[in-house]
Amino acid sequence: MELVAPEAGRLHAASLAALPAQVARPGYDRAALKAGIVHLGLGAFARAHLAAVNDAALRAGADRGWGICGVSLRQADTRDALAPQDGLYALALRSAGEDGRPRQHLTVIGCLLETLVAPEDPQAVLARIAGPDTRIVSVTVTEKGYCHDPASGRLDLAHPDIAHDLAQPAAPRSTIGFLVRGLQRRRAAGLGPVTVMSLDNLPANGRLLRAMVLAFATRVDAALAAWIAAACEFPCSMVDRIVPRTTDADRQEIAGALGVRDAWPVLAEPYLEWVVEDRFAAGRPDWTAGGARFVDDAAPFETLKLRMVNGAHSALACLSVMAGWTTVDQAMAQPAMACYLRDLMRNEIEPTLPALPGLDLMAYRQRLLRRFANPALKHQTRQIAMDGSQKLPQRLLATVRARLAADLPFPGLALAVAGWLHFLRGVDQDGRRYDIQDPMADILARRYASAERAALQAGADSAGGVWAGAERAGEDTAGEEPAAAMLAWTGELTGLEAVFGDLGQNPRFVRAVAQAVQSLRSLGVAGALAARGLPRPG
Ligand code: CS2
Repeated sequence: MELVAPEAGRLHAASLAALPAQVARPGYDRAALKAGIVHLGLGAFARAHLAAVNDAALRAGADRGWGICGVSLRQADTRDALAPQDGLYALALRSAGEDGRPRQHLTVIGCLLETLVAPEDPQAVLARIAGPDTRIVSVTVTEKGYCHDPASGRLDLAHPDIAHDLAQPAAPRSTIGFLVRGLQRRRAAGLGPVTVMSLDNLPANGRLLRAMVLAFATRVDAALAAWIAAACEFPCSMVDRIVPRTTDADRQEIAGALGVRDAWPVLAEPYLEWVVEDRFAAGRPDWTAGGARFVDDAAPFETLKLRMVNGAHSALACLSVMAGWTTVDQAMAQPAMACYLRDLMRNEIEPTLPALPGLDLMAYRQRLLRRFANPALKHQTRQIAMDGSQKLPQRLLATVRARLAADLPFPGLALAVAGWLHFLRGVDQDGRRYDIQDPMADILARRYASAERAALQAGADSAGGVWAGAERAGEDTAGEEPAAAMLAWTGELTGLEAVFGDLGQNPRFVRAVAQAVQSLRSLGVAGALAARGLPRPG
């Protein structure tokens, strides 16, 4: 980090010694660190997960070559907040004590040495990836950052950033462009290979990243692609920690506890899991000191986490936004929601999971429900509901496919999928509008409009009257056959292949989702949750 004169009252290397005794701080010599890790996507998640684990490894005596150079791919705000702080920031782990009162443990993280802002200086990012100290390039860019088609998993060559990066070698914009051009420079400079490590919530994240990098590299230079394929490693990993967005109220509260201002602290739950495949091209720190686990195959851990944690999270989030429940703990305080999630996991998700020797699934589920109920996190349901087009395939639809293949029912999953479709309306049950933040937002809006038209048409054609009549407010239609309008509406939306693949052609799937949509539209979220499992009328 470029040396900046300490600002009075601001977190900085010079203010570390005066922090209250209960605040943990880097006990190692920061000046001796070198950035062996270049991290792309320096959001709150990376700062509360990878950096926290890496910091713990450094405290435990890891080699001084394992500092981090962080890269923000879009905005300058993280750099602007952290550069005047010498790269230091606080991590606040929040939970509720036995008495239900919020508790917080603060650690100042010291391993972030430099923050680059890619659009300001793409050359600096490429130079870092191609730097002699760099041994790992890690990535947290969220699902949409892979520029792939979520249903097929193929690189989207029509993506504007990918098209740009193929045409403009010197100044990439996308993660994939930076990786390939950076690796190209490394190879040209005669430097050794690195590990490229995905830490995003995607199945086989390392394999997916490798496939995207190779698909791009093949278009640049076949020999480069062959070198990457043979020499670089792309381990898969499962990452788990709930990291809500930092608010101004959090900043104020944390400043009070630190005694100095931190422009961008991060918050998280105390729980952390990181299971990573032990395949590294140029060494790695011993992250076990910070709670990581090294394995041969991360796949069963990923499936467990994506289906249970993220599947349940997305189910809760979309339904809650519609119901006006703004935070996850508020939603969990609704008994019908807590029961729904428990049943969803126990009855529908858990039977699809691969065996994991030694895992107590019941304990995992119960702990997860407690994690969601953590009242100290205030995790916004809208934050989780965003980017549904990128999240649904691995979080919910893979589980639906497993249920369909085993000829098993999936009413809870159907309600979760219906929840997302219902959420795409952009207006909650009380008439509050919200934006649909999603890379496919335009396509989704068009589909939504045509689904409404299809429903009106089908409603008018059938004996049941018009579409509006199919939404019989307050009437329990949950157990009934879905009306023609509901089927038409659901069929139009689930016909979106980039998200649903061939599921939209499966009548069992469309019917189950249409039935859940019917329940949501007629009873509202709370009513639909409460009506679950009631004996079918008649
Ligand atoms: C969440 C995840 O925002 C979301 O979509 O489901 O970020 C979730 O909090 C983490 O994956 C938990 O490990």
